Amino acid sequence: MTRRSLESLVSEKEVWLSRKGLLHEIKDYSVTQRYINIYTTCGESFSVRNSRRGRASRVLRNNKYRKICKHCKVPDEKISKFLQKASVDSTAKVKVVSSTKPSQSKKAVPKAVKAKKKGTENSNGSLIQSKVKDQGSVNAISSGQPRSKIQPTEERNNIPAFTPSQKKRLEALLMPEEVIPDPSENLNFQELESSLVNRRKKDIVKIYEDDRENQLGKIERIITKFFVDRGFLEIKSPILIPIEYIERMGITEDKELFEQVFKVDKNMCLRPMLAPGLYNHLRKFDKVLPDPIRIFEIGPCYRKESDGSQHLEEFTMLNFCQMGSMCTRKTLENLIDELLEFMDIEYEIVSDNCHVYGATIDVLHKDMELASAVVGPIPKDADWGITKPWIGAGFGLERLLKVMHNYKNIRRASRSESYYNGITTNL
Ligand code: ATP
Ligand code: 9VF
Ligand code: MG
Repeated sequence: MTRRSLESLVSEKEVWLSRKGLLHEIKDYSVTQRYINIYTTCGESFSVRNSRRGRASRVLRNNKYRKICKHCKVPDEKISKFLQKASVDSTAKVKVVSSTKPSQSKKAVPKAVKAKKKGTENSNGSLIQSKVKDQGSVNAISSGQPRSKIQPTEERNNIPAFTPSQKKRLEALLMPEEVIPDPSENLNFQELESSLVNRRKKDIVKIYEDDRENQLGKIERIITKFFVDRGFLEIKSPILIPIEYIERMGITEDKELFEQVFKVDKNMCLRPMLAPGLYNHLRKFDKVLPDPIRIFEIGPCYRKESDGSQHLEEFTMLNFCQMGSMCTRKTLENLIDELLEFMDIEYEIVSDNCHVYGATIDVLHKDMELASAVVGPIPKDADWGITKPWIGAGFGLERLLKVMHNYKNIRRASRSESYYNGITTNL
């Protein structure tokens, strides 16, 4: 099933659901290439990414709200329209979709919203690449800003506007803390580019002189230690797996995820998830290890993706799980909390639904899903020879890095030849 764009949902529903579950009426909206600017009747205005997978489109596809905004006075017909399930096709008008199989679209209605405040200083400084210290050579480039901000070409009146390819080049060279200077500074492209190239060369030399660690490798080692210290056994299972495992996970040919699997030949594929390998280990070690069994794996997963800044086709998953006693939602949430506290990452928890596991607990940072977690057992366990209760969660390591380093695009955090520790290598 194709997920609908946020734009088509906004145009159909004409209402907006805030993070707190407040239903607003949309008075007006305008669409740019990647964002939708929304104006509510109560006078709020904001921009959201026009994505099919973000929180906004998920909650608009759903039909639940907590309260209606007093100031918007949403008309009854708009509330009823919102309460109907969103139609699947972006061109179709409102229709109620009933289905006997579990919905493949996400249902994310914030239930227990648990926001953790991030401190101003990152207590886990060793994980974070050092901020730009060398300010001397290019005083026009200021750092210390929350994120890079390039002034729109139209606003630059003193200097020739940058061409799209120049902007792209500068964006690649800039680190998240840096901004392109005020146009009045009158720096031309060549000056800016060569100063930034020098900075980035220095950054890479500094890593070479200091710890020489790759950020993806390092975060894997840190998380590995975190789980080993808490009694979890480290697993490394095959990346090349039988397609039959995918089907046994309930991902049959009619499911969206099945289409996302990289098949290698008639029988084999690159794993899109770690669960099959972990299921097999849980079953085998149930005869060996004392109760409860705690295991985890960190390693590459592959999915064909089309969505840009939060999805990679080659990414690194962490999946930890426990089987046997103490497999409660509380144990699971405590582990998630401890891990994200340790990484100093702010998060909230929302309830969601997926066809593999049914009810899931999703861990979000702003609009981005960091993890999906489940309290088992589930009916599918029988196909894997599992009979005991379990809990587990799957996290994307590049998404954690994206948050920790404030990258605009997840690509900076990925296995890559274009970036090293988030720094462009095209120097
Ligand atoms: P999304 O809805 O964001 O595509 P998902 O629900 O399909 O994610 P899960 O199957 O729950 O993803 O996988 C667990 C975690 O793995 C996700 O929460 C995310 O952090 C990470 N992840 C999944 N797909 C990708 C991807 N293509 N690129 C990077 N990380 C990913
Ligand atoms: C949680 C997300 C089935 C007992 C081996 C552990 C889990 C969700 C993980 C992952 C997936 N599930 N991307 O299962 O921990 O499998 O979809 Si188990
Ligand atoms: Mg998920």
